[in-house]
Amino acid sequence: MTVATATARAAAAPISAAWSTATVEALFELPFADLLFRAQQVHRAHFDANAVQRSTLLSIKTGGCSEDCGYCSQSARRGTIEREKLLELDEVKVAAKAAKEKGASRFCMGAAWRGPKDGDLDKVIEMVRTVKDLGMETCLTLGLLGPGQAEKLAAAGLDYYNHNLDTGAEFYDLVITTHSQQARMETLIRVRDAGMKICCGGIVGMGESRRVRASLLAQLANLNPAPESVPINHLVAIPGTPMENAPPLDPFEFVRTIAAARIAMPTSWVRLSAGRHEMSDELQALCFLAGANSIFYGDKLLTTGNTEAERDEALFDRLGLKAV
Ligand code: SAM
Ligand code: DTB
Ligand code: SF4
Repeated sequence: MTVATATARAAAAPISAAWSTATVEALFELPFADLLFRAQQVHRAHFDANAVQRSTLLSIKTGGCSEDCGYCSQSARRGTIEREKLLELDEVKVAAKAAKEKGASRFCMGAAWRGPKDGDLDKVIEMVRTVKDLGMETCLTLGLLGPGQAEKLAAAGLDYYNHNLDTGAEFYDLVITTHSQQARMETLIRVRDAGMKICCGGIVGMGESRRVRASLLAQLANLNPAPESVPINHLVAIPGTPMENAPPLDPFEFVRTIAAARIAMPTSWVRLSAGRHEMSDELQALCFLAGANSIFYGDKLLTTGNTEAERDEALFDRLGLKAV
């Protein structure tokens, strides 16, 4: 598909939309107990409410990114993180094996690129094959994809491509200036057209309004079909990034965001993603009650820490949650 056709389709998508920003915002406005009750009804109609999927992340190419995403430590403009080379295949295999032994069902590999060069893509495809051979599901997040790249990944058997819309369209250009949200839409269409599953969500806690959060969720729900996997990240405020002093988000507003995502995207896996390390067990339990049924599992996200696996195991035991 040409970019022009992809753009036209992306532009057309919201017209047939079932969710408006106002409808999602109305969910946020519900009394907390009513919102959680609705979210639980939807969750239980489509999923085992006691089952949580676990994905482990590995940064296969860290730092030195050309983009200027305001929340990210990996932009070359920040000097927040050392630029590293693409990992070797053996290093990836060791990490994936360890993740499998710890109980992760999916292995997600992330690269600090605007998008992959074809030579790099070939190396990453070898990584996908190696991880698949271990019997794990695979996910990649490499940035914007060019013509033919999604097809190559699909042919290699990649299960999911992660590419977030990150925030509501009206807030996007305040956070990122080096690429547009429309360009990300085009990559999502390429991924979908190549037959892969989409992992697409965003970040909250960047100083955006409730309306912007509702707008992001409406955009995600209207991708038609909605993404199979929806990561809801809480901003990890990283020193040296423009967002290091972002105003704190009310934790109940974060739970509301999860609940609204669950209601708007009934059959999607909603992942309680970045920011868990800073959350209490009780707040995480509320997120599971609100319909989150997936987490990043393992001691590290990409450049920042994640909740220790042992603490997750203990929480799963206390809540009677089982891993899937
Ligand atoms: N470069 C690729 C891209 O931008 O799509 C892949 C890696 S990028 C780090 C993947 C996602 O991580 C971003 O889209 C964003 O949603 C999330 N992310 C990055 N930094 C974050 C932070 N400080 N807090 C929360 N989420 C973050
Ligand atoms: C996603 O939505 N969140 C993950 C994954 N997809 C790639 C990344 C979170 C990054 C958090 C900040 C860091 O560790 O650098
Ligand atoms: Fe680069 Fe991705 Fe970070 Fe943006 S979010 S600076 S594209 S690594």
